Amino acid sequence: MTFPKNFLWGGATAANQCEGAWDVDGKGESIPDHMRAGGLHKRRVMTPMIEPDGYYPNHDGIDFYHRYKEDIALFAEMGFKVFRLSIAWSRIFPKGDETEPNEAGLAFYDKVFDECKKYNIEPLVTISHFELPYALAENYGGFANRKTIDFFVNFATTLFKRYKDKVKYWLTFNEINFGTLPMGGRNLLGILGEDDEQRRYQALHHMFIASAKAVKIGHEINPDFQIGCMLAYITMYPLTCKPEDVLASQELVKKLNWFCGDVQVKGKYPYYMKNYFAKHGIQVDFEAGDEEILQEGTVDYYTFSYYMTSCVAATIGESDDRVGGNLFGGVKNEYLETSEWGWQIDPVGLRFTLNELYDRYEIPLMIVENGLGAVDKVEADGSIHDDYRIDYFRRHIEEMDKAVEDGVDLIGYTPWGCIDLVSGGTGEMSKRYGFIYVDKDDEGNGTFNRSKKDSFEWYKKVIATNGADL
Ligand code: P53
Repeated sequence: MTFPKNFLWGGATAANQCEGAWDVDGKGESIPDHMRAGGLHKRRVMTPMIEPDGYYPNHDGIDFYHRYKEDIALFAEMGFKVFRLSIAWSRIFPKGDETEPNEAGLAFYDKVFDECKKYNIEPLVTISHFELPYALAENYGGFANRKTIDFFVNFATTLFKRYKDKVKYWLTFNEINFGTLPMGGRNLLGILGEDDEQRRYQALHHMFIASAKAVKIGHEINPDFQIGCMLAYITMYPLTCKPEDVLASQELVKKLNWFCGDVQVKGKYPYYMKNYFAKHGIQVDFEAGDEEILQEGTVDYYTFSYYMTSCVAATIGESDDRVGGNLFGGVKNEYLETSEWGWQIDPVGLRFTLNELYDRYEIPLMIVENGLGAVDKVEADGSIHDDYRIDYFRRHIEEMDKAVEDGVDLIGYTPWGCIDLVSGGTGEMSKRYGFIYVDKDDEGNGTFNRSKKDSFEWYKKVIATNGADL
C-alpha cells in the first residue's frame, strides 16, 4: 500500500452549485445567481436582472442549505476524512463592499463545520469559487478594480478570525488560471463588460495580490493554517513529435498551466510572462509594494482540478478534430476516450501531471477535483449502476498510487461533486458527478431526495482500505 496513513480522502463541492437558498437569511446576489441554464451546445446566458419567469438553476442548487446534516452524514458513512466546500461570499457580504459581515451567513457555516467535526471530517474551504457578489461586478468591475482586493481581504480575514479553530485547510481562489481565458473574465474576475487580455491580466494581478495578502494575514491569525492555491490543470501534449508542435504546446502550458502557480508558489512573475506582456503590448500595473506582497504571501500547498488532457499543434489542419466542449483550442488525442460532454479521459496523464507539478514546486499536492460528468439511469427499484464512474475513479486512483510510489508528496483527494450538483459550465443537473444521486432534473423538478449510487459503496471500500482495494 502506498498511500500515506493520514491521506485525506473526501469529496468536493462549491456553495453556488449546491446550497440553493440564494436569497435566504440576508444573502445577496452572486454572479451565478444571474445565470440561466445551458447545455453542451448552449452557452449559459447571464441576465443583468433576475427575470421573474426565468429558470436559474443555482437558485435552488440541491438545497444543501437545508439538507447539510443529511449530506454530511452520508459523507461520513463513506468514511470521508475531508470535505471541500466554498463559502458563498454574498452570504457574508451581500454586496461585497460592506465593512460588517452578515451574522446569519457566518452562523450557517458554523453549523456546517460543527456537523463535520461530529464525524471528524476536516473541512477544506475555498474562499472564492466563481461566486463574486454580483454588486461587486456591477458597481466596481470585479477584480479589474484594485478596490476589490480590499473587499476580498476583508472577507477572508473575517472567515479566518471566525473559524480559526474550526478550519485548518484553505484555498484562496478556485481555478485562478481561468483568469487568462475569456470565460474567466466573467465568472472568475467579475468583468461584466468588455473583456480583453489587458483587462484580464490586470484583474488577475489584483487577484494574486488579494490572495497573497490573505495568505499572510491567515498565517498571522493561526500559524497552523495551511493555505493553498487552486488551478484547473489541463495537461497539454504536443499533437505530434514535430518540434514545432512540442514548442507550441510548451507555449500554451506556460501561460495556462504554469503562470499562476509560479506566481503563487514562487512569489514572483516568471520571465516568460513578462516577455509575453511586452510582446503583446500588455501593461500590468504594479503598485509600490506589490512585489514584496507576492513574496510574502506564497502558498503552503498546491491544489488543482484534473478532468482531462488535450493536444496542441503548431498549425491546426482541416482534418484535426477539435476537442468537444473545449476552452482553449485544443486538438483531439486519438488515444483517449471522451466523456459524453467531450472531455478527454486520461488517467495516465494524472501520474504525469503529479510528477511534473511536484518536480516544479516541491510542496505538498492535493487533487481537489476529479470525476466523470455522466447521465445516470435510475432503475425501477431505485438503484443506480454507475460502473462507468467506478471505472473512471479506479483508473485515476491507480495512477495516483503510482505517482505516490514515484515519490510525489500527494496529501489528499477530493472527487468533484461527491453529491450531484448543478454543473458549473452548463447549469445542467443531468451532468452528474456524485456518489450520491439527487432527484432533480434540468428544469428544476424533482423531490431533491438523496440516494446512493453503486459508486457510493465502492468509494467507501476504497477509503476503508486506504486505496488498496480498488
Ligand atoms: P462542469 C472547465 C474545465 C475544467 C474545470 O465542471 C472546470 C470547468 C468549468 O466548467 O471547472 C471546475 O460542472 C469547477 C467546478 C465545476 C467542475 O469543474 O462544467 O471548479 O465548479 O463544476 C466541473 O462539468
